[in-house]
Amino acid sequence: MGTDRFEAHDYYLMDEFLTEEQIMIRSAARDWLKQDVSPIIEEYYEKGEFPSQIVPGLGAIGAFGPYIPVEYGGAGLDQISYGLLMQELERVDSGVRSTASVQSSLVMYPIWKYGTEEQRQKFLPKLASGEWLGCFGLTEPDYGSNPSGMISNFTDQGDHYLLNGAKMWISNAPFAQVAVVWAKDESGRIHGLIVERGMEGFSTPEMHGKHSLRASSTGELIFDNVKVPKENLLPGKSGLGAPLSCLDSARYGIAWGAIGAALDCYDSALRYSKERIQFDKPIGGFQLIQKKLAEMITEITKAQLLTHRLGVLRNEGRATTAQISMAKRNNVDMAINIAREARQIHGAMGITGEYPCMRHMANLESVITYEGTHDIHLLITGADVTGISAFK
Ligand code: TGC
Ligand code: FAD
Repeated sequence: MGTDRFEAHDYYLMDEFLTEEQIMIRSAARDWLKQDVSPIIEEYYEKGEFPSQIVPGLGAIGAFGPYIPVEYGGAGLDQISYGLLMQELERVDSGVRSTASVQSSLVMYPIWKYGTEEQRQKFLPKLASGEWLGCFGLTEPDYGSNPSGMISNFTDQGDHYLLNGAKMWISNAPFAQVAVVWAKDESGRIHGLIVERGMEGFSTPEMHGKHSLRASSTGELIFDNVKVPKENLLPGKSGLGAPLSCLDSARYGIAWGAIGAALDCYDSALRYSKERIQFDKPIGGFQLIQKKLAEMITEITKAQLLTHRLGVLRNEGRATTAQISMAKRNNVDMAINIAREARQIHGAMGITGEYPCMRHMANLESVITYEGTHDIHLLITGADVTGISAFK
């Protein structure tokens, strides 16, 4: 990819809703991403590798634990700042946003919310700076959309727990120092355990062959009689509601992130449509191209409005799981459709790495699947409006 020429688009003057601090946080993130990440992202995507050299920079812009209190090393920001950061990260690549989402909402959040004071002090500052990376193990080979069926389990051995089982499709697993793992106790109740690299019987093989999210590392978590110290259990909450509450926070970040990917595709397509000449005029002068661009900015603007309102509700502690599902589902679908249309506007050039659309499009195939598939979120909305669960 050449120079990052991205310009933000704010058709409904949404920035007027932002505070100076929020704009500053976004600018700092955007500047750093343009300088340090955009120039290398395509190369790493092609290699199928996470660019680990960006980790300290992610820590420095506050992308690890944006809303975790400063006393634990977090940035102590509000939910809209968190959303803006996720938008900037995913504007460059979903895999980069994914790393920050997992670290913040799926590792730091449960330790902060459900951990002991000792666990918070031990893990959060190192995770906030990026000195340690974490991962979140919920999905299993036979239990994806229905995590309540999980097989991973632990038994009480008196002075420690013995953990067995396997997790699959785990972002950051291959290099994570810390894994927040969900497993059942002897009575079948789900709990969170902090499993640390180096514990005997714990391995994290990398999964290869992904055609999507290639700049993010994905692996398995294998627990073969792993002795987990008792002080590594998260005592604050048990049951499926514990991991699901972490997903609320991550899905909210994804709703913002998807707008970033959509904006990048729209921005690239708009510029290309003004520069590419066919039939003696810029292709942006043709009605069919204008239809695509007009529909893109309309859908982006609708998503921006939806998401900003959700951010206000999150700041007030009033956003529901179903509202978050609606935004995640709508925005990822919006972004994937825009990526496809934007790719078409670039013609054959659109399939190359010189432009970001194809990479975003492929990435979004993961985003539309993880953190609850498109259809699972539809059913969450369906259950919310009817009061009847389609899952039972
Ligand atoms: P259900 O009966 O609905 O709920 C079980 C219990 O949990 C409670 N609950 C919640 N509590 C807190 N926050 C929430 N958001 C909650 N949602 C539900 C609920 O009240 C109930 O409590 P109780 O006391 O009655 O037991 O559960 P279900 O088994 O019917 O499943 C519902 C379903 C399908 C919606 C849910 O399991 C689901 O969301 N499935 C999708 C799985 C998923 O999203 N996995 C994501 C794995 S992590 C990941 O993908 C990371 S990708 C990397 C990146 O983020 O970038
Ligand atoms: P399945 O649950 O097998 O679903 C297959 C299809 O059936 C889908 O279309 C689904 O919508 C549909 N379906 C299932 N149930 C129903 C139903 N009741 N009604 C209608 N349709 C239904 N997980 C983690 O725990 N941690 C991670 O860090 C993580 N990172 C990931 C990274 C990547 C790149 C990917 C691709 C996945 C990651 N996941 C992670 C796993 C992800 O959360 C699961 O893939 C997702 O929850 C779906 O599960 P599944 O793939 O097993 O699909």
